[in-house]
Amino acid sequence: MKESQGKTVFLRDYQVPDFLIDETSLKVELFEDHTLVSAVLHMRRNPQSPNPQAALVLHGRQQELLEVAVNGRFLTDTEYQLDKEHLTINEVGDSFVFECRTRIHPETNTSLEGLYKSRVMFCTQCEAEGFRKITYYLDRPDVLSVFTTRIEADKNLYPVLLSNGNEMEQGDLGAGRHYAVWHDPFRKPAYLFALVAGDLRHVQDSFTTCTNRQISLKIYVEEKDLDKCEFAMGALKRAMRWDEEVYGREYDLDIFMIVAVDDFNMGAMENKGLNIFNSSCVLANPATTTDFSFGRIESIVAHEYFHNWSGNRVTCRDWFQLSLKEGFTVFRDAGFSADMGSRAVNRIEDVGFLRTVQFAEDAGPMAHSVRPESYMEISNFYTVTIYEKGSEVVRMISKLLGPELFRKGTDLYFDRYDGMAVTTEDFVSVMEEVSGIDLRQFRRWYTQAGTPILEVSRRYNADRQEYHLTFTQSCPPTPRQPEKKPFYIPVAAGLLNEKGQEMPMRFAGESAILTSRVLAVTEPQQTFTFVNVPQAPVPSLLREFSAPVKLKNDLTRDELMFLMSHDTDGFVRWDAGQQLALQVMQECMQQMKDGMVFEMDQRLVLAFEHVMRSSIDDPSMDKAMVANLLLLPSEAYMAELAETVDPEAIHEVREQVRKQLARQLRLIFAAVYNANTTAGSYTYNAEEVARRTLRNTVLNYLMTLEDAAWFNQAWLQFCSADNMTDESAALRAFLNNPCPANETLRKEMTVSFYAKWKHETLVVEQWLSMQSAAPVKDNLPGIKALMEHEAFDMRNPNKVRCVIGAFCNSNTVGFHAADGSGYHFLADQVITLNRINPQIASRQLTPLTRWRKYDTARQAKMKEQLQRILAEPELSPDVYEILSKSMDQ
Ligand code: B3K
Ligand code: ZN
Repeated sequence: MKESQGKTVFLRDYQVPDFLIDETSLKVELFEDHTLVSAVLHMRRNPQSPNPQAALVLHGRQQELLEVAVNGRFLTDTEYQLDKEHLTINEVGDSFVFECRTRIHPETNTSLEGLYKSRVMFCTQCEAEGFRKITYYLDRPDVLSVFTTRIEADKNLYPVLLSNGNEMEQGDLGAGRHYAVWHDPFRKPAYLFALVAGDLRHVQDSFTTCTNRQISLKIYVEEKDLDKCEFAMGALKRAMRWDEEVYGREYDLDIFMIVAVDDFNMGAMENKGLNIFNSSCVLANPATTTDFSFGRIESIVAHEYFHNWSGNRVTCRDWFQLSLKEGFTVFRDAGFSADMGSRAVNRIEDVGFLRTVQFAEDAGPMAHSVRPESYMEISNFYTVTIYEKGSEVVRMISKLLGPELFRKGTDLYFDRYDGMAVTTEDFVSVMEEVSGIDLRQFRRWYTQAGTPILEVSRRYNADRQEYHLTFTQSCPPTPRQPEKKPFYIPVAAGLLNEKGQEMPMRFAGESAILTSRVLAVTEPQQTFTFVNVPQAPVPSLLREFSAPVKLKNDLTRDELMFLMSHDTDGFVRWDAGQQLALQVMQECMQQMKDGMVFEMDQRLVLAFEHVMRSSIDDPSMDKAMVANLLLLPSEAYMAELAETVDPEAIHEVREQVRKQLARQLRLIFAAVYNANTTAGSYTYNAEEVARRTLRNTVLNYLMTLEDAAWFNQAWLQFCSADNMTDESAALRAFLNNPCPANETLRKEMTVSFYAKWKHETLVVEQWLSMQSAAPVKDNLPGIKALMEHEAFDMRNPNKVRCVIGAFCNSNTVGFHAADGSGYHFLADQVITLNRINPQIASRQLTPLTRWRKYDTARQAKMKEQLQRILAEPELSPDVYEILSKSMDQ
């Protein structure tokens, strides 16, 4: 282990910066084989610093220092010290001008962090600590500065030069070069800095704010993508309006720009006034983009825009506070998406993701709290816990306060902390201050990791007409947190009578009649007693998934079916169906293990039939909801719930149940397919998306019948679709249900899809991902072949995610092949990626870190591969942190 690999940063060591940077002027001279960066920093000692004599220590990595000066005087080698991470100057005054000139190499920067080249353009990614690869700086979020940026570049190759804020000046430099100067009047931390240079085109629009200011909106893309900007522009305008209406937040600069780049480590980045997007998260048109991607693009465009207030105007004091901006902004974008489409369905989809991916993280070696205590590499902490669980925590606060007080709270938060770098504690305190609600116990959601388990038991006393609900909460140990204190768990609840009507929920001595209420579970064990209850009710619990917990109840299958058809809460209806399917599949799994005949509880068939029949009888029913009700719990979710995962048994039982449902309900599945086929041309709106989702969901069942008529129908859909949603769903129906009878057609379609779309990068990515994610055994050779395909590129994160990520995360039965070949494959890829792009390497590693969940034979094989990676000579801190944490837990 190298010394730098093991360094841990602790929250408890936080200290205010010793210096501040009032103004930052950069000159960036871009050339093909190097870039020169000149920085002029107006600095002074921080009056808050406890060390008035402190030396100046600037962050900096992978730069060649050419010159350094203080107050205009060049320093000699003895007047400063340089190491791999810092530039230190011992003697500086109270206020001074620091200058330096460095040489960097964006053209060979494959980490895609700092300044780098994405094919033909230069761009930046600075969050969290990428700015220190551009120049020497106080690269920490609590140092805010006003930036002026001058970019110089070849005029032909890079006609467009962009940075944050407003363009002040541009002109020719002679010798084929030109320049532009940008000035951002808002103080910001370096992680929000951005620069782009390229041969770009743009589409333009404008937005009139609530105070009648005209904002110019521009989306920059390569020429070939000009036809894919309209949707994101619309989404941006909807987000701007929504933030004014719902949060009272107006945009502040006169211009807002988005740039699409192909090589990007994540989805997008909220740089002030100049958001940079992974092209897959912004470019869209019906021919190339699926409904799913449209929805994702809308929410990411909104998410990055919302950061302008929750993140940029009010930023994080340190990276332990990351969820302050990310959890809150995910909560904001979820609210936006709910308002744009179906609230219940959005919630169901978000919860499905949380329960599968975040719960698994919370149960694994990287489990951490929403506000972590320590990290080795901050890039590893852009996690589902920080984002999604963080959003759940804000959501619980918003529910506890109610809409008016919550809005009062956010207004005060934005107002009081505008231009400042603050903590999650500041956020919670503001909420307490406006509401008078005591959130002391609630704060444990920020400090304790792990998913609480909430067991509920019920007792009806007919004589006394009383109903008791007893909750018992516990939380499993997580790394460095063996014991947990009880959480404050809000349980939204209702009680249904035999007719499915809501019953009053009255505590002793109460006169008000409430038919639904939020029970505050705060003790390890707690009983709620309702009085005047004339009959034993069916409890409807955790409505809207009111808290991120694992609820364990003892509902019978009949009660689950009852809730599925009667509850008023969409989430509970859906979840009851999920629980029913899980119970049935678990029973079948046991039958298979015991070598018994496979006999499926017919109540699942009845439930499916009922849902489909209702959707045909009542065309006004929300079809997106119907489609979700027809989805069996995923293999990944079933794995998350299992004590010890048997990937083959899970896959096998789920496939059998799917086939059985299709066989028994083939006529009604077909009727739903046909009822949702239209001759009309493609439109993207909630209703049409729902119709296509439902139709493609049932097509996937029908394909299991191995019936030539349905192969033909799917092929017809593939050929005649006027949109990517239906075209790709038809291909996916073949890829996910391979059988000898459809092999020829399946192969033909796969080849012709590529031939048709090979010039559309984003479609090719979907093509790669559909093949890699298909849940089929023994297809590792196919995955390896895809990596040899002309479309694959190990340096492009999207390609890596679409092939390696899709296979290892979505094809669980393939990845967990008993011979360990999937593990060996992933280790090989991580070793290669570690040298190219550490952030992507460490992300891909995740499935191997979950070895504790598997049988001993698989555990040994997984650990062997982790060891093999660990033995690599030059491990990045990113990969090292994940490895070391997953090995010693
Ligand atoms: N804030 C960025 C994520 C940065 C990740 C850095 N490794 C995008 C977002 O959450 O909006
Ligand atoms: Zn974000």
